[in-house]
Amino acid sequence: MTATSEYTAGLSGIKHPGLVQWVLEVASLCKPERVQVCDGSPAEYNEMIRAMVQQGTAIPLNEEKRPNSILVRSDPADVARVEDRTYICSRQREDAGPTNNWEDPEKMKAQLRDLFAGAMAGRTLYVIPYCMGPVESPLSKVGVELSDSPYVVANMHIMTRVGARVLERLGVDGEFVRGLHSVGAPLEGEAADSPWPNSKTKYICHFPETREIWSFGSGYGGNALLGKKCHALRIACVQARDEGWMAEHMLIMKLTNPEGVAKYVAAAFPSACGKTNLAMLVPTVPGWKVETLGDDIAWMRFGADGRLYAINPEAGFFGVAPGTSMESNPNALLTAASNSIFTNCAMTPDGDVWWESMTATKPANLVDWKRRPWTPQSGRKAVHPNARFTAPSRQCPVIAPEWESPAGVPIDAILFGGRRAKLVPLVTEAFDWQHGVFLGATCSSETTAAAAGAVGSLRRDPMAMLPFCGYNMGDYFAHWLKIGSTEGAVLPRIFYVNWFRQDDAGNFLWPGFGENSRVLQWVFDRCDGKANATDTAIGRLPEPADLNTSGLNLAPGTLEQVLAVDKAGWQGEIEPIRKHFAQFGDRMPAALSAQVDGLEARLKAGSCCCGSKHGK
Ligand code: GTP
Ligand code: SPV
Ligand code: MN
Repeated sequence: MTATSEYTAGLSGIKHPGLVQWVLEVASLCKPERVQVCDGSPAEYNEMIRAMVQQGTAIPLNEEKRPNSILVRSDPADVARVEDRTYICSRQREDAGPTNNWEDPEKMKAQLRDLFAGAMAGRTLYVIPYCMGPVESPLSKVGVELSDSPYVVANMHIMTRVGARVLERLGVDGEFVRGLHSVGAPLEGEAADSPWPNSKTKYICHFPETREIWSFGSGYGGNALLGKKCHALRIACVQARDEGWMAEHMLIMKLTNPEGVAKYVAAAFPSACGKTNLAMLVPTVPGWKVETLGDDIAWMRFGADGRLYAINPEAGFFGVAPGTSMESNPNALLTAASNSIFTNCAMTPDGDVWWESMTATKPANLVDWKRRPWTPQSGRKAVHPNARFTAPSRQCPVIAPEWESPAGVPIDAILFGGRRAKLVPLVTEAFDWQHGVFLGATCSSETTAAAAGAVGSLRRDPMAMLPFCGYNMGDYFAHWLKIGSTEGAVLPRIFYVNWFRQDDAGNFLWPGFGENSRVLQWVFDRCDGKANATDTAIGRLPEPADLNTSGLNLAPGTLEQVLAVDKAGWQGEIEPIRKHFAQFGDRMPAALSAQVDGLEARLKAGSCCCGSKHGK
């Protein structure tokens, strides 16, 4: 067993006594072989890759095809976030609310201490000081992840800012989020290590009141890269509530019109519903330009001018691989052309990666994500549907030059959305902020492979934050309303979009992807009072003539179909929405319950599609 003094030796570079003490406490509990403080250097990144290659976790890809990149295959039992193993441990159960798993913090920690005891035997405990957001930005926050996974260290290098400059920002007494992570697979005796160590027992636990995260048993994505969902959403949204800002599951994009005027748009869609696609979209409308600032998380705070300024706390993209192609998202593919980590993708005979829809013709043979030989005749998918690439944002061909601006960018419009095969129109503008919060609070979407569990079942996913809200969602709605009533606020307009409406045969009605620029143009012009909208019971909609459709080849009637407001269908939403809101009991803001009454009244009050022209 290693003595504490040996652990101390490795920590001499840390000037923060509170951090040193915590690392020593964790080390004496988890009993790692050694402790290593990460400096974020390329040498350290290479060391992690080497360690993973040696252990059989990673395969280096062909240097000519995919320079400085690796393929990693996980345990087939550890492939996505585990929402049923994710806990919010606030002192009061009501503060976690009905949408989160809850346990008393002390009880949970007692249980976790037993699991973490000796859990890092034979492994290195990496101390990963990271910054969410540019290190010099006042909007950024520091965290430290203690992990026994080199895969986590390498991914954190790409996804966050790691190293000495973060420790410098932290100083001797700076605040930081404490994240403890173990794959939960101690190395005992002579037994060989597994290529993807993990544990059947998994716990992803958050202690929002003490800004702590304890994650045990999984090495994958949002379960293990604690800066992402655990810190930048679940803990940060609690800090944001306390400090008057917002931490949201949103992409950030810059939209420039042919006259050279730029606006910034943030958009919240549930996991695997198209944030990465929209963030990097290639517009089909001539003269328009889209640039990317972020594809998953936005932190927003009021500036002195009353506008909401957003930063992307991340430094990389952890994007869904299958479906990503030069047709659907060339910019994502080009971002991951080098210096990237591919997880649960397939490998080609010449040492590159492949996934479904990457190329029109499937390779004649592959090694699939489960390390088995694969041919197009195999009759199964070659990659896991939640296979992902980790790629540095700075490599994105359309990264906005100001993506690391310490001040952030002023947001003009917020979009909510989800996958809805029926009912929900292509785009709807909220009447005002409160109505917009109502649209966000009632967001619903068919589930995807980003989380373990059934795919395709409809669930309410308010503001796309259902799996990521670290406190009572009723209070979270109230926080949104409070933001909207801030003195002197110049608020973004709010819209609701749905690219996924289908016909009765199950075909997407709207072509989506680059064609979504037509909807963005309408959104942009609405912000400037230059586009028409018509009031309907559910919000303000464009009529077919209000959208730029030049060059768009849609079957006659299709546009009418995607913009249709099906009154009877919407009446059928009223009861489910009331039920959805009722679960929050007295934490549910009355203003939102009043919105349901308003919607019901408008639906009853005669025609909804021939409502008043709202004009510009
Ligand atoms: P997380 O990283 O999980 O938070 O998700 P994300 O929102 O970034 O997901 P991503 O952009 O990777 O979602 C990709 C999925 O959305 C794929 O299944 C795409 O085919 C689909 N998708 C994206 N844009 C469109 C669109 O305009 N139309 C249709 N029909 N599908 C789309
Ligand atoms: C999501 O599921 O929304 C993701 C991927 O962005 S993960 O980091 O695994 O949470
Ligand atoms: Mn996400």
